[in-house]
Amino acid sequence: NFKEVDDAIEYRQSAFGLIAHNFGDMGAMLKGEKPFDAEVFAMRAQNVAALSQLPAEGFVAGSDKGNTEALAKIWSDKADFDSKMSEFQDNAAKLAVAAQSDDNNALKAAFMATGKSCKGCHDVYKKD
Ligand code: ASC
Repeated sequence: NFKEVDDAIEYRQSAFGLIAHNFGDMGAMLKGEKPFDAEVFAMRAQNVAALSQLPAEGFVAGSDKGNTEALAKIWSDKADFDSKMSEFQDNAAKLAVAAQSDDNNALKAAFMATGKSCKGCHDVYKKD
């Protein structure tokens, strides 16, 4: 439901920006760049899980043309793209659950799995 293709591009980029902010802060905590705060970490994981649901709507047909790093391959390999997106959402949901527990190894593993989803999609479907 976007008026212009540019609105769809802006929508998904906004969502990805929010995801990167939240995920990046979790990474900073896990890398020891800042103190680990379990409550903040869990809140950020919840945010990423919710936000992971948003970008898909912005990948409308024809929106590889414009101010975007999205490759046309997204639309020619749509089923694979969709399945990678869905995998990301599943991993983000699992991370949000893991972040509620005090099992630090599970939390780290769930974080890594989610990051792998980000990278796995970017490697194939995003301009470098
Ligand atoms: C981030 C970010 C990504 C992912 C990716 C994980 O914080 O902006 O795109 O993590 O680098 O491998």
